[in-house]
Amino acid sequence: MKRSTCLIAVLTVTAVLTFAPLLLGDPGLSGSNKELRTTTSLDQNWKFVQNDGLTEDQALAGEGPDWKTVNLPHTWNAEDAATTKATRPYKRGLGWYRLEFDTPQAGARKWLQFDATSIVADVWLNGQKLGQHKGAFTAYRFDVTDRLASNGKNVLLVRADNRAPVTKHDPTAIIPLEGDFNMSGGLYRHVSLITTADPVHFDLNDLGASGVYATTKSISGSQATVTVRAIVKADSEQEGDYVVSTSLVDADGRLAQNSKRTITMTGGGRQEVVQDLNVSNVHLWQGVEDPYQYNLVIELLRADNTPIDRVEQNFGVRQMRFDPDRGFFLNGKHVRLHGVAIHQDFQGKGWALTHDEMDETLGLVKEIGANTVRFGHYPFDQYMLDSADRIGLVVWAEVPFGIGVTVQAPIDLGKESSSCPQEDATPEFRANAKLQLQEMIRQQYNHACVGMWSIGNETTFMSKNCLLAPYDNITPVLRELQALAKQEDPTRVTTLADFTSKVLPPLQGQYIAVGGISDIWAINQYYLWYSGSVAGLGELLDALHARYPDQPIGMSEYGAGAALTHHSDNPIGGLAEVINTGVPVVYQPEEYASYVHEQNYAMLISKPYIWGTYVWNMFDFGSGLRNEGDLRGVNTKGLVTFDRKIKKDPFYFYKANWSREPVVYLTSKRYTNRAYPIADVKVYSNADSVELFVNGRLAASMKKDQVLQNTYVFKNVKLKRGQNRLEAVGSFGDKSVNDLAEWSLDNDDINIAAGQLTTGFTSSDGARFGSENFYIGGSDGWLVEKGTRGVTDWTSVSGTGDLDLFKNYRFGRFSYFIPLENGNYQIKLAFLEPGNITRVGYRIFDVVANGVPKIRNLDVLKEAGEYRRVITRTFTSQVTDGHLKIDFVPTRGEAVVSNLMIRRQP
Ligand code: GCB
Repeated sequence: MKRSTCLIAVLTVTAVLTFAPLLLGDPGLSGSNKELRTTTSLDQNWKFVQNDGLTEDQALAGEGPDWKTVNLPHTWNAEDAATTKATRPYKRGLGWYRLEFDTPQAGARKWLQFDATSIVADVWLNGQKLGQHKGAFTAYRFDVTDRLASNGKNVLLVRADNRAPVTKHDPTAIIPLEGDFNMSGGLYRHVSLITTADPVHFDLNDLGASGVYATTKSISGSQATVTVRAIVKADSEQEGDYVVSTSLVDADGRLAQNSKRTITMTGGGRQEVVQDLNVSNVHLWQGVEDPYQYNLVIELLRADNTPIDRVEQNFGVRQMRFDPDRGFFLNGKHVRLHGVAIHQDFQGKGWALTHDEMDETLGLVKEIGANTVRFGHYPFDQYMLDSADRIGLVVWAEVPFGIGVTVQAPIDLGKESSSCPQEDATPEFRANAKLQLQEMIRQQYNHACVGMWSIGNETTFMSKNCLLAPYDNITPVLRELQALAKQEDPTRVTTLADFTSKVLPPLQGQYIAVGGISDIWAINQYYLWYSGSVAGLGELLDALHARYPDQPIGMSEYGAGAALTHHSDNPIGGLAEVINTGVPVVYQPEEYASYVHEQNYAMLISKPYIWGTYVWNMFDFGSGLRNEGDLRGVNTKGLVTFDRKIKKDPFYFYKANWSREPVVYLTSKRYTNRAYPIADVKVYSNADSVELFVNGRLAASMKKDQVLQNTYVFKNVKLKRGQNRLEAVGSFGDKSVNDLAEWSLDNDDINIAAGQLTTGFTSSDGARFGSENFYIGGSDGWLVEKGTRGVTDWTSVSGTGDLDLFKNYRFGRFSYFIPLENGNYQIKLAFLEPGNITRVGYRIFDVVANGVPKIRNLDVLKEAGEYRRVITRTFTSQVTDGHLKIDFVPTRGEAVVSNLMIRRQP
């Protein structure tokens, strides 16, 4: 749907150019250029104050200090809720907006239109209360024809309230109750005054929608039928005959089809008119391949053919279908939906975005090559939907019924209870969820891009606290929403995002899936991030697919945080840091995020029944709950930074796989000061072949068919001391595209922090350590005590000033295999005994370097005298065939090492 402000421009400009020739012979359109509806922007010159203590009277009088002039879109949380430097709290309270405006002269009926107010809006015009709207994301209107001031001078007052509900039992609680995102407060979209030319018009009193609903009824060969339902409202006492004239005009301005219907309107009446337009040689909306749109023009005329109202919008003719085994079909053509999810916030802006910022946002979604986008977790601005129509993105639209939806027992992990509160959502809460769903569907109905209505996110209920009697207060609400969505729009599927993890035997666990409720569904799961190996994802998907064989399943979220300043030499080394802690809040190497994406995506595309996948998230976004990576108050799972300026490495993984643009991208650009003189160099590219040059010399080359998922890994590339210039050159037929990285190396020492995911720790004597690397076998260990997860968990380590270097270790039977130039090397190993279970004599091992035993029968606990006390051992070894192999060979229990320092001897 076009924003109504654009409508005027289209009518005045396009109408002259495209409709005038159609007048001849009256093929359908009235041909009138007359402005029938006007939309006057009320965005400028509001007086605003954020003040929780102000009364309505004081606000009306503009009393109190600190009122300032603002223009819309506006939020008072632009800084505190959209920063990268602070966690909660951000200001949740009351914002007062006051506007003086003149009544426009022309027009018969007048409506105030609010595109959204966060979260609850109370609105007064000239001292009289117009009403209240609950819900931060949908538009609402008031008919103010009879409320405008007789002298033409009006005062509009809005109280926006973004306070959080006090408790989940609060009867006024509205969705969403909470979530991993910030709720900017204010008039963060647009406000306007809509005027119709005549008292009889298309209904503006239909939950903020246009009063006109169009859908593709059928497509057969080159023929399509588009059904248009228009609601006509007579705000006058007179009875009369009217004509509803509905036309589809193609992109060249030619009339594709028109239908006219005469109706008799009684005074004050409201009538629905349904018309079918049969279109020959139809040009379909084929997603990103061909997002063709017609112009849909619905005119209301008097019996004498005088046009009195007109609604006009872009319209794509298309049909969508989902198959449980084969996935998604657009106009009968199978399309694998691959995309990203986005939030509506922007660094330093919160939710108050300009169209330029929205363009920048979707421009990046287009650039990455996505063909679908999840607008999570709530309804987005119409401008975003217009843009998605234009780009051809299939949109997952979502009602903000999400995490914390229930009035369920508090989730208290670790505590189990046999008495589980059995509470249902209050009637007010359910009513609000239903209202917001209805508003979303009606307001977004005409968008070809909308593929599915999501009725919830992570509404899964837990049995963990209630092992004896888990109480399901979710399913009934979801069933109500499901029924309502189908009633509002039988033509589209519903979906929901479930976070079921271990759901079925043999995966039995604590979360109960809400499968089988919506038409299609999808799961949110973060394998390799919040949970274990990616094989579990495959098992879970297969199990759910088998359990709900008729319900097409997709992946609504997966992803990983990435900090631009955190790096890893080998993202597979140090996995324990992630898995043991569950939430890798502290270290978020960019290289590890790439690994998570590569692994998850490979698993997802191996399942042909998956209808679509969404990366969580395209952009870092504001979440006061978060304190992770190198940012504060930000969920760092974005493929692009919060300010849209920096594309992280995994962005290019997807771009190389999805985009048709030539992509050659050298990863780890930001890891410039390298820890090791040998590195694996990774390039994402969709080229036919890629060559890697290091300091001007060809180091290696590979062809497309030698790599998986357009991911080129050049192993063991040698760097020199000082600056290194890396260049990847991708060949695309007779063209080539290149990319560069500059890496520096201080010295040739190899200092390995065993078991650590993140590179770059420097010891107190100045040695720089790389992350876990060059190992074969064994496992990563992590010192975590008392169940906490912070960086101070290993403070009980003694015998060293370098605690960072001892939080991880490697254990088991393992080796290090390090490519080195021939020569003599000094090797210093540091150990501690990490466990409390081990006793003296339980862990005994040898260390062998290039086949020569160097340490025999080491019992770390015995030598150290206590747990977690550091001991070191130093020896030398000779390299004669280009590598050093150090074996850790247990004779009792498991070998262990905390770090290794290898230095060439003069
Ligand atoms: C989820 C939620 C989303 C969070 C995300 C995360 O499953 O649906 O709102 O932001 O996980 O990053 O943990």
